[in-house]
Amino acid sequence: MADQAFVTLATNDSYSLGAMVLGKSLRNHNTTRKLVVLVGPNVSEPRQSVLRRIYDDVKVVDVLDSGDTAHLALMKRPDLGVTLTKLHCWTLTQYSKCVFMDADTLVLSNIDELFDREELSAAPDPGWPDCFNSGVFVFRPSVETYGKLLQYCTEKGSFDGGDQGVLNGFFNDWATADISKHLPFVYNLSSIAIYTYLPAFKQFGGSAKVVHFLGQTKPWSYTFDPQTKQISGGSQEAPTHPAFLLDWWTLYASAVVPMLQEQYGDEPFLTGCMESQESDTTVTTETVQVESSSSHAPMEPVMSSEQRKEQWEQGQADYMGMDSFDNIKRKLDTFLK
Ligand SMILES: *[C@@H]1O[C@H](CO)[C@@H](O)[C@H](O)[C@H]1NC(C)=O
Ligand SMILES: *[C@@H]1O[C@H](CO)[C@@H](O)[C@H](O)[C@H]1NC(C)=O
Ligand SMILES: *[C@@H]1O[C@H](CO)[C@@H](O)[C@H](O)[C@H]1NC(C)=O
Ligand SMILES: CC(=O)N[C@H]1CO[C@H](CO)[C@@H](O)[C@@H]1O
Repeated sequence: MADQAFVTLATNDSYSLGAMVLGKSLRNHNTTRKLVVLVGPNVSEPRQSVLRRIYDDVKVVDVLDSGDTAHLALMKRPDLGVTLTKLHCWTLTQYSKCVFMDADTLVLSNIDELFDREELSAAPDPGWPDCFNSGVFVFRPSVETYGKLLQYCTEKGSFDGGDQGVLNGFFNDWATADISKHLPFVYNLSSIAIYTYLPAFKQFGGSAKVVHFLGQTKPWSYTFDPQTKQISGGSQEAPTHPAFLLDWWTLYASAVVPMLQEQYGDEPFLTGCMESQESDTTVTTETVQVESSSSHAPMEPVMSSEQRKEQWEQGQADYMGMDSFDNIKRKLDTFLK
């Protein structure tokens, strides 16, 4: 067990809050594996210090400083900065197997059984079922694979501009080769799907193991009132997944805020505004995921998987199309049967 780890990534201070809550949620469910967080150079020292209390290993990854192929790739494709940082997880060769989880996921029960799966196991993306969602995946650290991924990145780029495109391009037989690498529904429960199909959620919600807060508004962008347990704010969107959002905030307020206060003094740390002073100019992977997961492609085999991928690469997907909801609903219907 000591040679297996959950791995996440925090590129800036706001995502570090997500990583803190994710780490706590894994601990609370008594994981027997190590916890590792990769942090970008922009994550401030006090945040890193809190992360060190939750994670076994906090590894600063500065692609600009790496002087290796990753640095060269970044020179060619500065837009891939965050992606290249995420790919660094393959260099964690002191571990034989890892599960990567995005910082905007929350664990609702013990998920150590994921380590029984092989590289590359992941859940289908709700919007693009022939592609996997790169928010949760099982992988085997390897310098060789890392090198190949970087080479792939440099030569082919990413068809969605982020890590999901690179990983789907590289592990391109995922959809067809081995069904045991398709993680079941309980690991890819996205907040969008919940919102879309509340009745179904009421039936299977109890078995959810991981919730992925896809969407532009992340849990930490809201404001929380610990007295009334009310969540508010969050720029334009209304909270669409109140139950899980409340789980996130309850854990954050009880377990993370006290540690932040030790670092920063008595700031309440309960409002989304803490995000607004930060800047980060890199292209966001998260936004890309939002788009791909709510994209609308015909679910019926009107187009082949290859054709669909091609359309996606050419940016022809109608990302916010209403049909995406129908697709997800149909998927859930199938699942529930
Ligand atoms: C985790 O372990 C502790 C101590 O053994 C136990 O009290 C707690 O119920 C466990 N938590 C879960 C979610 O199983
Ligand atoms: C933090 O990084 C993520 C991507 O890793 C990005 O989506 C987000 O916009 C960044 N936040 C800020 C406040 O810069
Ligand atoms: C870090 O912050 C600086 C200045 O705010 C910004 O120019 C740079 O793009 C950021 N780097 C990363 C990797 O987010
Ligand atoms: C919402 C969604 O697309 N969920 C998918 C999760 O993964 C299973 C396969 O294991 C799909 O059937 C679901 O549609």
